[in-house]
Amino acid sequence: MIEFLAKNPDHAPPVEIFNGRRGRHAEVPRRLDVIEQALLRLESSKVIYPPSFQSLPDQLLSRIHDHSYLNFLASTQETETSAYRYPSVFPYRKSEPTKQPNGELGFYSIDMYTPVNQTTYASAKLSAEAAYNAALAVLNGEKSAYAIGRPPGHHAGYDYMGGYCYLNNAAVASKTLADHGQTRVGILDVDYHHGNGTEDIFRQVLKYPWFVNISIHADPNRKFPYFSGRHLIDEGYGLGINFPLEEGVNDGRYDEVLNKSLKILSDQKVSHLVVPVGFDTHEEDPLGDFRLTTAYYKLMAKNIMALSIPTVFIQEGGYNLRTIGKNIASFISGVEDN
Ligand code: SP5
Ligand code: ZN
Repeated sequence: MIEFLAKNPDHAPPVEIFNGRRGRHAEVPRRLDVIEQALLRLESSKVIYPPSFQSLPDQLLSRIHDHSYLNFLASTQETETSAYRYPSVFPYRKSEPTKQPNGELGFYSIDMYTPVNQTTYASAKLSAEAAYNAALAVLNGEKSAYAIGRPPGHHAGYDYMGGYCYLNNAAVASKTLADHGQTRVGILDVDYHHGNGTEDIFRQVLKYPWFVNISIHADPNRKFPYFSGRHLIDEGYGLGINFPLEEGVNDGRYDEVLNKSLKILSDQKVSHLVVPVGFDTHEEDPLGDFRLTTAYYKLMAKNIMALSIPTVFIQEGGYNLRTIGKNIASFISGVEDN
């Protein structure tokens, strides 16, 4: 498998703020060091690094995200310092935008887990570039490709950042496929959390009539992002299908829901698939409460590949530094095993 690795070691928020407490930030640079070590031990891996990436077309992001949001993110390269700044206020309903720095930061944020400094925008763009390159690889005939970048992307919406995400990498990959004439793109989000940002972008801008977006995740009545992921989205174009799941989901239970999802994708005659992957579904993940085993990721990947649809994998979450290496190795062995 071909992997596009965007490690972005400069992007390193020290803390996240939850319920008024500061805790160590879960989305740390070491995640990708550990993953890189695991990839380099795999015979079948072909790891590609940023100097060899094709650069992100200028207009691509502005066809996914709001212009004002992108302008704000770009401006942080000049306005911010090396210190991370966190929002303290958030817009209320019918709020007006503002350029006042505290107001502007909060206006484009949904939480206090996703701070910015002067390097954030460049890191987010490089991570998006990995997704763009993985989509190109599949368009060029690879059966699958894996964008392994950080920061992650699936919580970043049309005009907001959140959940450690700034730019939506899965949307970048699917838009790239669509721009190259692939008209039946499906997304299957298997991160532990609801892919709210991806859903938002498909509702607000992409609106492909042929589009299917499925997310399997912890019930938002229990976990982040709280405000979405419970219902079927059917507004006349595309379909957003959500599977909110209970605490303690094990391999067998997950597999049942995965197979239901795969059946939908095949019934919808999806031609190309984008799969945001999170290992925060693992039994030892510090954020999640599912109980998937390392061995199951192999089966998960095999089941997905059994559809025989060209597939772009995108790294999202997974926060246990002792287990993400073997989890991604297990997953990739399942992709290769067909
Ligand atoms: C990409 C991704 O997986 N983003 C997840 C963002 C969810 N962040 C939730 C953080 C909750 C605060 N952690 C409290 C730790 C208690 N053990
Ligand atoms: Zn997650």
